[in-house]
Amino acid sequence: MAPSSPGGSLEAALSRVDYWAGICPELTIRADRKLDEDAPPPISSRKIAELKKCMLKEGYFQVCSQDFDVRELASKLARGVKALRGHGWPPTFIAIYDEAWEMVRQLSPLMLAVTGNKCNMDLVAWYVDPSQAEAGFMPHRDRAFGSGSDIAAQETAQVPASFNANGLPKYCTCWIALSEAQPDNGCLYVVPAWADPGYREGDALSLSGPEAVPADKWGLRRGPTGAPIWSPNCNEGLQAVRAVPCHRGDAVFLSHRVLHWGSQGREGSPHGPRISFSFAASTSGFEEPYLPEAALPFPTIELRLTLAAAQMMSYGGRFPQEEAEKQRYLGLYKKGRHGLGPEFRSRIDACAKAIEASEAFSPRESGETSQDERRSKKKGGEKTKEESHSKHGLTETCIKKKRKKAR
Ligand SMILES: O=C(O)CCC(=O)C(=O)O
Ligand SMILES: [Fe+2]
Repeated sequence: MAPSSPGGSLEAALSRVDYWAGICPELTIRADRKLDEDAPPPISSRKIAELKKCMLKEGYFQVCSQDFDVRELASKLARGVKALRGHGWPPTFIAIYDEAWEMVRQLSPLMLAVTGNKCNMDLVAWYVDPSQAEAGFMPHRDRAFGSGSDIAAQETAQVPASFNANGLPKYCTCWIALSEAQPDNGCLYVVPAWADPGYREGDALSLSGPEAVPADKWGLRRGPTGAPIWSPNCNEGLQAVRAVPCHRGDAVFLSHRVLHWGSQGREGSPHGPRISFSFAASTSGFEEPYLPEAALPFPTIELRLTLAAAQMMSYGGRFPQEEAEKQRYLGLYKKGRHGLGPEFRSRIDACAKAIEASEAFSPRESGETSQDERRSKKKGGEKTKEESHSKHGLTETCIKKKRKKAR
């Protein structure tokens, strides 16, 4: 179902709070919210030490309602995701509402205390329906390094540097179950760090020194971003794979190097669709935030809208989109792009160019680039950036290009 606005132009409605408030009346949009509302619960130093140990050994850790009770917030967000879907909007547009940012605000102190990373505003949400044979994201690392022919050298240099001297990762993702997320209806799976030959050293190391990794246990394959990843090659390797089932409100904190995926559940699962929400956090200097840091904890509605549209462009390869949808996000992005952080903006600008350069692009709908402008750009042979640095890799257009190149 495509979004529509009863009795008016959708274009005009999109930037109005009442359009979004009408979709999810239960959720709020108040960018003027202040930080004084209930502070996130304190975390004991014993708990922090325990979770740090877990992150160092396993590459992830999990917290549940006994540690952190965000169940009510999770339920509200799940209902919001469903309402958005009913109006033709993808789950990531949940970032329009205060409650998404409140979730970030609740969990950020734990992220900071354990990993030292701050929310970088890479927000994403999912609605994965096992009865439609849907699955979550394919096996990947949130950060793989390098591309092209010198991938081994790039990985060798960059992967160890993406960890702090104390071994903790400079980039992490916090993934929150907004519904039940069980093996039966789809949940996260991980290969724990201790079992994973590429976790700390880099996957492409094998290209220069294969003896270190027993090839009968682990196979080096190309992951969804085109970068190589180790995957289990035998029973022993497979036995290390771990399901991470979650009840509503549980949160999983993943290192950027832990291999993970969202599984496909069983058709007919009584748990229904798996709904979840994530935000990423990084060390300044490793990766800059997507919005200016001052925008936190509750960014303006314009920034939220631009971010949601930009995220859909960034994750286009992971969330397949109709042409009209791509153009809708492009139009929204162009209106608000000036408010984004410069690194993120230049990455999404490259995605925008790729969309505009595609055959199916119709400037009338996105309303910004003229036919002539497009023709002259194509003639000039302007190149689009091949690789995005979004945590799940390439945009759809970029993937197509990459495959073509690989053949
Ligand atoms: O929910 C999923 O399917 C994948 C989640 C994920 O890869 C992430 O949050 O980094
Ligand atoms: Fe991921």
